Amino acid sequence: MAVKFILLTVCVAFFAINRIEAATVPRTKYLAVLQPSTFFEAWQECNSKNGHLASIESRQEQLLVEEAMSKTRNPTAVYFIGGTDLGRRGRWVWIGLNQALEDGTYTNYYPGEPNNLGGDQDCLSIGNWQGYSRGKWDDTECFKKLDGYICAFRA
Ligand SMILES: [Ca+2]
Repeated sequence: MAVKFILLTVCVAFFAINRIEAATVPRTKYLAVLQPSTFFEAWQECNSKNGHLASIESRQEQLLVEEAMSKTRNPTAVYFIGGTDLGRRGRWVWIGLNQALEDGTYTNYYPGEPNNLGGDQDCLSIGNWQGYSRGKWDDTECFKKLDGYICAFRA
């Protein structure tokens, strides 16, 4: 009887843990593509792969993007992600989601960014830099060709 009770308890706990994991694991998959591209080329490419230029809405998603970057053969590449303030300076929007980065939403800017350096930095990049700056975000010129881009795919 005691053995049955213990087994039942273990089973219930196992299913409960599985449910919690299913609820907390983000359902977005990310792909880092090494292909020199402007923001707009990157946007089109992700779209044509049935995804969107990456949005990053949580620390969990940030870690998945860092994992995707670490899988490429360039350990220090800089990629476009899908944030832009084109059309209204300072109002950042995830274009793949049509959603503004309101106050309080997750961000991972490098200290001092976004700084709109030179007055023409309207698109977000993420760097696979080493150390502290790894995975930090920076606003950069949309027409600059970065090393690549990150696509997101909703499961
Ligand atoms: Ca900047």
